[in-house]
Amino acid sequence: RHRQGFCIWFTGLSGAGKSTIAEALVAMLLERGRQSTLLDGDVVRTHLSKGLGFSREDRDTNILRIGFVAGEIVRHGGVAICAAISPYRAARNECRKMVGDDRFFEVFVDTPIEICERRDTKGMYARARRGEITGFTGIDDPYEPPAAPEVHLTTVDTTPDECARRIVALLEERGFL
Ligand code: GGZ
Repeated sequence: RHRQGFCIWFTGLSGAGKSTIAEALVAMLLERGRQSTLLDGDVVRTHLSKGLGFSREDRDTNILRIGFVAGEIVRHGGVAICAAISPYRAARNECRKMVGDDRFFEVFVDTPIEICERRDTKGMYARARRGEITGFTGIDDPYEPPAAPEVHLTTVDTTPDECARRIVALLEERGFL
């Protein structure tokens, strides 16, 4: 049976919950018999994007690499789940083109920076505030929110599982699952 490939593209600040929701989504898709490839920015940066930093140019390179791989996966009927900050709208739109607009689901993980900073699971915000890291997204580096994401998640009032369920519901509605 032929199944349509698709890409779930998470975008949002560091600590917004992208990886957690992505992992919940991977599990839910698996329960429906659908395997997926998770491309997490953090992980991609240890191999495919090893050596890249956080300048605009390096972030764009990182994002376009992830978009390219996602495009290949989707073209062959697979499921690509991408979870990188992807702060620049132009690069995200390039990825949308590489994957195909009709199979690209941009998910805005809209967690206010105050909350990301309060969680600060890796202590990165504290380091950025102390000036030990410069060019940190949301502190002294830009984040351009999506203008028209397919899914807009506010994580303050929604659990990661609920967030993932909303994405699954949209995929079912659109006939991808
Ligand atoms: C943002 C940074 C930075 C700077 C290191 N700005 O929460 P984390 O720690 O584990 O995830 C963040 C990760 C961001 O990598 P991405 O590939 O998702 O970014 S991008 O899409 O912009 O290419 C954070 C850590 O790397 N990190 N320095 N300056 N996040």
